[in-house]
Amino acid sequence: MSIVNRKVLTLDEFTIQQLRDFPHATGELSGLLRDIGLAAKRVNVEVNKAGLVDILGDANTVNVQGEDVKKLDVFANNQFTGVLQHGISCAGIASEELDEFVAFDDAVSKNSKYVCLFDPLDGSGNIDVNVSIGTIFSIYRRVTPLGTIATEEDFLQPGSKQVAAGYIVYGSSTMLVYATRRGVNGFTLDPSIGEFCLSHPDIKCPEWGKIYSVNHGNFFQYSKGVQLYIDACQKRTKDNGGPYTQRYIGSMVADVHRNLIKGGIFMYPGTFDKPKGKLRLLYESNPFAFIVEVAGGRATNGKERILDIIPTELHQRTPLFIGSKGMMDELDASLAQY
Ligand code: AHM
Ligand code: MG
Repeated sequence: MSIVNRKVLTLDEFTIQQLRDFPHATGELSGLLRDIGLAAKRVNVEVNKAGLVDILGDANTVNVQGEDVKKLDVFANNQFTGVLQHGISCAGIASEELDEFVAFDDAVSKNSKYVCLFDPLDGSGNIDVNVSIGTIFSIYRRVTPLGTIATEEDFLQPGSKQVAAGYIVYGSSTMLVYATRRGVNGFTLDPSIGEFCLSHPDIKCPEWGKIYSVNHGNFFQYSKGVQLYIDACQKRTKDNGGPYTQRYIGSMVADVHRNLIKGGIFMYPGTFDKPKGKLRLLYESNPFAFIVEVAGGRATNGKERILDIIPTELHQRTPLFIGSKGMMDELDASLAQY
């Protein structure tokens, strides 16, 4: 017989406990996180059996970014959209997989104060080879009045306005990590009870790490400043805090999660061909920038703080440099030389 450790808080217990400190809170944010947790558990089940059923492979469609969409992407997108639409806390969603945002047009949703943006299944190119993938989400308080239908203005807010952000990594274990201004907390899915349980309370990003993560294949496409920094990483010796290790899974959720816990820097710079890089501001860079900043790290596009960028379109891309504060400061020094 398994013994349930009552000292371990579930995601629901934790968010409700946090509410107790705010007597005027309505519980909508907790509701939203519960809905996201539920969708994550459903996606997790499908991810885990992906090798067993005919769910692998292309869905024979191309998403708005012009990339192949895998069947699991579609499934994940439907799950997150569905729980948020049927919940009582969300006025609308925007998803990396959808051309347009979706404003929920029913009385309860129109009276909800949050909107949610997400990348339902990031790193989906890794599905077929059994490598960790993830979901990334970002929550804003809407700017349009309660009782009306959400508009694009609610979704095009700078990242600094996020109320909460988080991610789920479907890895060797499944974890949900989320941040509010009060801190970053990580929950590991306990499959025996089907609940996310607090396993990583109050995550802090170490000020220094030894890991740098970048797609080396693009090295000669990067600017001189980025190349200089990568060179410097490679030349670190034990006399100056090194040697550094290069780690790049190609699944942002797993790469940034590892660096957040262990200390490190993750870079997806612009290239000569694609000066804005690959990652999307609203679905990938903003939520991670929020989480990493709350944990004590930094995130920029090489020039300005990610969270200060005013978005102009839902699917806009941005170069991203994110991680331990000390390493980010060093990167800035290299970039400043050019
Ligand atoms: P996706 O949203 O289409 O899955 O792409 C994003 C992913 C990130 O998880 C990862 O960091 C990046 O693409 C890897 O790209 P590359 O193969 O160009 O290095
Ligand atoms: Mg993605």
